[in-house]
Amino acid sequence: MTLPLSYSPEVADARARGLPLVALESTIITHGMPFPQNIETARAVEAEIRAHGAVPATIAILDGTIHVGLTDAQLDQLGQAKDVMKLSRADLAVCLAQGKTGATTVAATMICAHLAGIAVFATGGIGGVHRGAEESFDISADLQELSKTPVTVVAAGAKAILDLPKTLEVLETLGVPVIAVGQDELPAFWSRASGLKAPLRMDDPATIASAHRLRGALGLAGGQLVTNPIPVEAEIPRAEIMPVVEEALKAAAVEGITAKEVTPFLLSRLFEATEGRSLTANIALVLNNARLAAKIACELV
Ligand code: PSU
Ligand code: MN
Repeated sequence: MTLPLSYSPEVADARARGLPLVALESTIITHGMPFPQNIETARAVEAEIRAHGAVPATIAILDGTIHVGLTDAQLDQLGQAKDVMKLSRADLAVCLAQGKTGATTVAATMICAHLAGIAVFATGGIGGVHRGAEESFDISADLQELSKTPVTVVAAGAKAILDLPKTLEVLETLGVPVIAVGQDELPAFWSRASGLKAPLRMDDPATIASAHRLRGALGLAGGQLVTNPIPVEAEIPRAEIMPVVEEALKAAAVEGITAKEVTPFLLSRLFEATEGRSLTANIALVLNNARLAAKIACELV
């Protein structure tokens, strides 16, 4: 059986020429940011990667085909589409079989990136262990994927809506290296500080690329999680964002939000509560991650 997989002209050319590629997810476009900032950000992130010497490959499933690299028209279409599936490892094949359209989370993007031979992926924040997971068992499939699929994921840490100590514990159990860049502390998405020391630190893209290669040489499955703090001028300090996060979590509990809806619900609540500041910060940190991912990708080729 041949896989329904299609490369954009730009990505096909980069693959043929052996240029450095950086994968980008699409759930951040369909479920993470409102229109039109979602499309504007997706374009800006792609431009940032090109400006730093690599080729962007935004990944999504359109009408039952995996697209690695989206054309302008496809990005426009996805950014305004309704009823887009939010795909993880569990539902990727079902979406393809049904000929549907779906956005890839970190987990599904890693799977598709690896299929396409792309080793580096930039996003905002990964999913993790949700607060109250001891009751709800809500642990993002992103964590398992990091232990299985050899892609280096650049994120701004895990969101403060999660239980960060538990997220670190699960990643350690799964054998996923959690690497902070430029500081010892694990960054917490909107804030540079989390109050937690990151297990590992590497400041240099070349060393991060080398560690990626050495994992492969050791025969270890899985990738690396590179946590890159949001730039100082864009951050929302922890003391400011935490009360807003607590309110959003209460609202989610009152409204009975569960499973895949939790993360999008909390993000849109925070957007309203911070009058858009959480989105401005989110955009800045994704751009910052795109820059670092491009540098790592350039070191890897
Ligand atoms: N980071 C963002 N915005 C997002 C996400 C991450 O800045 O919307 C998405 C990613 O696709 C991630 C997903 O994989 O949220 C996690 O969802 P869940 O908690 O349901 O696993
Ligand atoms: Mn979940």
